[in-house]
Amino acid sequence: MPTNLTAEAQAKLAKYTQARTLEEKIRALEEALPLIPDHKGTERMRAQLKTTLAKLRREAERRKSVKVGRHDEFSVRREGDVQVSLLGVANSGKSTLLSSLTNAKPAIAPYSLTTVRPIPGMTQHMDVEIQLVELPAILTDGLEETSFTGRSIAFARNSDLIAIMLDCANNPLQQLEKIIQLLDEGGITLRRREAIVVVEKKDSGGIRLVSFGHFRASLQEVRSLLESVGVKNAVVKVYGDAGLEELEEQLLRETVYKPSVVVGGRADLADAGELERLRRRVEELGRPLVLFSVRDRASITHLRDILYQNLNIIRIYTQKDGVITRKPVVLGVGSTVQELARVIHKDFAERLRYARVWGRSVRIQGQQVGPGHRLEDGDVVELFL
Ligand SMILES: Nc1nc2c(ncn2[C@@H]2O[C@H](COP(=O)(O)OP(=O)(O)OP(=O)(O)O)[C@@H](O)[C@H]2O)c(=O)[nH]1
Ligand SMILES: [Mg+2]
Repeated sequence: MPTNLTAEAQAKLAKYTQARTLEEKIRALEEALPLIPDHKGTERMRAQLKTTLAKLRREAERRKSVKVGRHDEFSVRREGDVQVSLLGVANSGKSTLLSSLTNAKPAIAPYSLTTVRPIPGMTQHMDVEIQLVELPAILTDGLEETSFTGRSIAFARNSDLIAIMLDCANNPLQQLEKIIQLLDEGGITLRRREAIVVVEKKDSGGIRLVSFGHFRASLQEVRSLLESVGVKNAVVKVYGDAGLEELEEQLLRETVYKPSVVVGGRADLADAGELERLRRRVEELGRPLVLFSVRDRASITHLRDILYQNLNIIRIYTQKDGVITRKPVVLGVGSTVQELARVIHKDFAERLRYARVWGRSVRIQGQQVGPGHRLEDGDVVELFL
């Protein structure tokens, strides 16, 4: 924590980290901010708290506007194994893409804001059911926000992958910059950090530190930072090379990392020079760029492949009494036998003794493994309770 915060400021920050509701969080931050002195040492912290406050206020506004209607026009029932949000610029061909890739039949028209509520469609790839949801545009062709911006971004924040759709016919690079900014304000970062710090708050057990990488601080420093914002029990997990700064950011900014793919829509109308600049920028972000045109059939299958690859999932086929299920269980890359058991049934995870595995994660086919064994795509697993 930056230099010598007063006890009063610390107490307010503690109130913020412990707050459960949006209103409580906003109130605690509004009270904390004026108590934090404005100088070099607190600059970063103040900036983070201000961003968080702005984000929370917007979310509160959004909830108010949703409550006005009788039911939430923005809700979509989650179906299938994974959900991809199609988020982007008006008139960029989102509905055209949705209808090329899925069973949905959205209205398509040569003007902006044809789609005014989320439209889901289903597509299957490699045995995985993917729900693709077109969200109302977050940017007009004049780069203005729309009345849907906040709600569409909030929706995307809860999906598994965001496909950011740009209109290649109309300054795609500028659109992308503006969208990155809007997403950031909406609590979404597209850049995967080398270092990730996760704070899991607990009810008891004090502060524990689990490092999967290199952590540039002592347990004592972590304890005093967490205690100064009122967190007494937590497991802090560190991945990669991180320090107190990253921990502080994780505590104070409510930002999530979302995997994303940038889609250059209406690519047949693109200017070559402009595309090249776009390509360089997307590369900098470390995300893939896919050019999409409804006139180019190959671009449709290519897009499906890229979306699938960037979901970072593995398919696990379970076996019972010698019979392998046809539909896989879909898990995140790196998942263990224990996590598989939990997805199948809550009790299974606790009762699991061992498993037999066939596939790429084992050297001997049919090998017996423990709950902590990491699975690979395509593995066949039989659980023994
Ligand atoms: N040249 C070209 N035109 C396209 C392509 N895809 C869509 N269009 C046209 O672009 C216009 C907008 O397409 P939509 O699919 O409705 O775009 P949208 O992004 O869903 O638009 P909103 O829902 O209004 O935000 C329509 O006139 C489409 O026919 C494409 O790949 N190439
Ligand atoms: Mg549309």
